[in-house]
Order: sequence, then structure tokens, then C-alpha cells
Amino acid sequence: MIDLYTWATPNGRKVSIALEELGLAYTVHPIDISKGEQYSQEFTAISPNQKIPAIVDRENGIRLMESGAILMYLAQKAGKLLPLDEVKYWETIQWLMWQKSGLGPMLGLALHYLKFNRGKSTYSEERFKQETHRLYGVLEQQLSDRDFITGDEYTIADIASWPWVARHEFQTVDLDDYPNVKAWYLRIAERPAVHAGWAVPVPDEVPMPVGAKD
Ligand SMILES: N[C@@H](CCC(=O)N[C@@H](CS)C(=O)NCC(=O)O)C(=O)O
Repeated sequence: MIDLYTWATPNGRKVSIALEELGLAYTVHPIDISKGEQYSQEFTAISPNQKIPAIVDRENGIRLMESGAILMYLAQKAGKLLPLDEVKYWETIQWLMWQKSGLGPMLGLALHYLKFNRGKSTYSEERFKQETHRLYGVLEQQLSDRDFITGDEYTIADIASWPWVARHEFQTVDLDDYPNVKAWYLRIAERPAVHAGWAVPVPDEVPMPVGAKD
């Protein structure tokens, strides 16, 4: 049994979607980051960086923060979503790291300036909008000849990136400008596990992304 500490954000949803895809049993512990619950002593003991998501595996006591590490752990535990073939394995890790160091942080900053703090810094709005569009361009190129980020197989690299792309409208991105990304995004949006994982820990006011079926 996995204890999942999370909130309704892209990083949190990566892990709930992965747990649903992998069919691993889990218990949800909502950490309301808008109320500062991430700073409690109990949560800090599990996630020293005081951010969601985090997990505890009751089978072995392993505690993990950082969504990338959690995705790798869960995929290896279940033996799915992370290819065994050496070339594909490292390709998946490469794109997972790309998401963790590029797509996630930059789209996060785009959301911060373009949606939540509009008008506070023209420079930052332009900077992160430009980088966001460049990263969508990178993903567009990668998906030009394949269904998923590393090929035919759906992996944790897709799961890491998808919840960020699901907020494209807040990042001022029109998916019609990135047809390969749009097709990938809609392909994944059809998956029942994605719907189930999206609703964790609570159905929020932001609906399931446009184009996805309920
Ligand atoms: N690098 C971390 C980032 C986690 C992160 O930024 N979590 C956000 C929600 S998406 C959070 O907990 N924010 C609360 C805060 O910054 O106080 C990961 O990938 O898990």
C-alpha cells in the first residue's frame, strides 16, 4: 500500500495518474498547499523540501519526495511504464529529466506570470512565454514520427509531461499551433486512468482538459 501526499496540481497529478495506470493500491492524504499544510512537521518529515507530491511505501518504509524519483520508483515497483530495453530505458529517463528540469519549471513560471500575476512583470511574462513556446516546439518535433514521447510505448515520460500540457490555455498556448502535441495530448486524455488520477485528491474547479471525454 502506498500513502500518497498530494494536491490538485500538475506535479501531484503525475503521481496519481501513474498509480492509477500501474494499478497499485494507494491511500490519498490531501495536503492543501493553499493553506500552508506543506509546512507541517509531519509532512516535512516525509517531504523535506515541503512540496507535494510525496509517497510512503508501507511495505518497506521508503519515503520519497520529487515527482521524477517517485515515478521511477513506482514504475520499477510495478514493472511497467519504464522500458527494460537499455536504449529505451535511458531515452525515457532523458525525457523525464527534460520534463523535470525544463518543461515543468518553465511552464510553472509561465503560469505564475501569465495567469496568476499578470501585469506585474512584462519582462518575466515575455521570457517565460517565449521559453514555453520553445519547449512546445521541442515536444512537437519529438512527436513528429511517434505516438508517445519515446516511441510506441506510453511511459512515465509521457505521464510527467501530460498534466503540464493539460494547462496549455493558462500558458497562452494554442494546441492547434502544435498538431503533434495536440494529437498526443488527446490520445492520453482518453485513458481511464488519466481521468481517475486527474480527480485526486479532490475534484477541483478546473475541469478535465478540453477535448477529453468525461
Ligand atoms: N520538483 C518538485 C516540484 C514540486 C512542486 O513544485 N510542488 C508544488 C505543487 S505543483 C508545491 O508543493 N508547491 C507548494 C509550495 O511551493 O509551497 C517535483 O517535481 O515534485
